[in-house]
This record gives sequence, structure tokens and C-alpha cells, in this order.
Amino acid sequence: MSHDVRRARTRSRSRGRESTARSYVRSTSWVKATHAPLAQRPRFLLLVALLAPGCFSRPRDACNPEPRPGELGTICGFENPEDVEAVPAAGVVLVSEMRAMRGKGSPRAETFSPHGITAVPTEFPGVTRVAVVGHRPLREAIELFDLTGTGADARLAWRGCVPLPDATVGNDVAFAADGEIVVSNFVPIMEGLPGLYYVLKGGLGRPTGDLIAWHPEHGWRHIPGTTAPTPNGVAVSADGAVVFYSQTGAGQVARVSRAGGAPEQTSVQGNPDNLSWSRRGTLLAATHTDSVGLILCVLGRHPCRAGWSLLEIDPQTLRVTERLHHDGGAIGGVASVTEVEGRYYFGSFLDDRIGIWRPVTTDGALRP
Ligand SMILES: [Ca+2]
Repeated sequence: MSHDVRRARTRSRSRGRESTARSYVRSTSWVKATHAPLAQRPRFLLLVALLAPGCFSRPRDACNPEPRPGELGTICGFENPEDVEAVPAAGVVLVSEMRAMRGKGSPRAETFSPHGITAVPTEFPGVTRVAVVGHRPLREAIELFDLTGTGADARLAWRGCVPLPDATVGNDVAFAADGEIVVSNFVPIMEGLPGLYYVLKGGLGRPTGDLIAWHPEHGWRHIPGTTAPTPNGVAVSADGAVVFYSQTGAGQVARVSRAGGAPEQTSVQGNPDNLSWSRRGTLLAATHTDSVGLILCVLGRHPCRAGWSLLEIDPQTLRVTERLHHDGGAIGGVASVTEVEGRYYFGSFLDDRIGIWRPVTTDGALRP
């Protein structure tokens, strides 16, 4: 079975289905606001981008979407593809294009700035529920979609949104088995100098946020004990009891009861970003291993050649194994990974391409 790679673009004018969730936005009026002038919008890192104009490195080779086993390939044509999410039932990999991170270029009519993605089957055959962390200028919210169809006929239809609490900025999102949505609250604000302050504070290992969770019956709650430096990737265990999350600024991945408590942490190389589950029930993490290179990329160096690694983490022991390291030459600033049928796709919040890799094994699985 082949897998198309599709962009998680919203069918923005589709009418939201009736929902019993009071926090859902049923009106399409927010979507109509997408045509507001972009010039009025605050831009995260615009200031630092202006401080480093013309910071370009030499162009890279053309993308190679069909690499041989063991080679890292690339698929071009994306804008800041921060997160990737395989949906095997639909034969696709969803890609979020966090376009606001560009910090340059022409204003866009569309204001949707998707960040973390997650997907879960529904009780309706052929329908997958997709949750996406969305940012300003549209709004800070979890946007909900239904994914139907397969392959080239796969479609996303917007179904509603859950606005985030004040003074929270989401990064990644995961569903729990009972329908609760768990979100990493990265920092209180992302825009301007205050946003830069919190990112730097997290980079120094100081707490900037926590995990928050929303349920249709209870609304938002903070998960006790999860305050951390720049909480980032989120994954929930299949039974919903345990949440795993990256503490990017601390260089750690943590495990905590979904009810809250004292997290157990494991140190990893670099600064871990998004998390996902492998087919065999281990955690996959993309981690940034070149902090200086990454800062140069954030300051405007393109193409981005910041190195990264794919880590595999045992959810029981929290033992960490590095499965792949890359110097960033083909794709840099990798922030996410998703596996489907032995292929690994990589997203990057600073690049114009995603990565694709298949280990040199008979079944594509990572070696034990
Ligand atoms: Ca992330």
C-alpha cells in the first residue's frame, strides 16, 4: 500500500457539525476573519529575523522522495512542516505547515498556522478525528477536523475548535481514550520580546509552561506537577493512564499520571521535540542536537542545516536508544517523526521539505 503525503489544509468554509461541547465554535465567523490584513499581526521572532537579514547558506541538492533502504530521502514543497502524523487507515501522512515561522515573504489571505497534530479513529467507519494546535493570527485553539477518504481522495473537514485558556500557547496535542485532549502549554506568549524572553528562559532550563487537558464535560484543567521548561511533544498511553511529554529546555522526556503527580524523567541527547508511538509500542522522539545551528536557522539562515536525531524510548523503563543521527545536510531542524509500514517520515519547523527513511531491515522495523 502506498502512502500519499498530504498537507493538513483546512476546508475552512465547511460548516461545523453540531456538537454538545459548549466550548466548540460553531460559527464560521472566525474563518471569515482570515482575510484580515497580515500586516497588523504580531510576528514571533520578527525582530530577531530582522537582525539577521541575508543569512543564507548554499542551496541543497534536489529532493529525493524514493531513497534506497538506509538512505535519508526528502519530499519537497512544504512550508515549515513542524509535525507529521501517519493515518494508515486513510493511506496518508498529515503534515502541518507552521507558516507563521517564516518571518518573511508576502502576506497570506489564509491565517491558519497549524502546529502539533494528532489523529484517532472514530466510531464511524472511514472517519478519523484529527486535532491540530492552531496559532494566532487566527486564534490559539485546538482545531478539530474529520478526515475521510483515502490516498489522493482524502479530505479534511473542519468540525469545530476549543479555544485555549488565556496566557497559554499550545505546541503538541494528543487524544486520551476517554476523549480528553492533552496539550503542551509551551509558553504563556509567543509573540514579540515577551515570547523571546520565555523561549530563552526555557532554554536556560527554567519553567515556562505545563500540560493542560480539555474534556467536553469538564473544560480545561492543568495537569498537576507538569510545570517544566518549554513543554513540547505529547503522547498518551493507549489506556489513557499515562502521559509522556518532552521538556525541550531541560533536555528530558517525562512520564506522569494523566491525573497528575510527580513526573519521572529521563535525560536525552539534545533538546527533544515531538513524540509519537511506533508500531511496537515504543515512543519515537525527534531531538535537536545542534543548538547553535538551530539558533542560526531561527535567526534566518536558510536552508537550515541544524543536526538532529531519531530516538526510541521504552515507555516502561524510559531507556533511550538513538536510532538515527543526521547532520542536517538533507533536512535540518527536524522536530517530529511518524512511522507507517516501516517508513519513517520527519517534519521540520524550519525547512521546506520533510524527510523519509526506511531502516536496512527485512521489515522496516527498528532493530531491538
Ligand atoms: Ca513541537
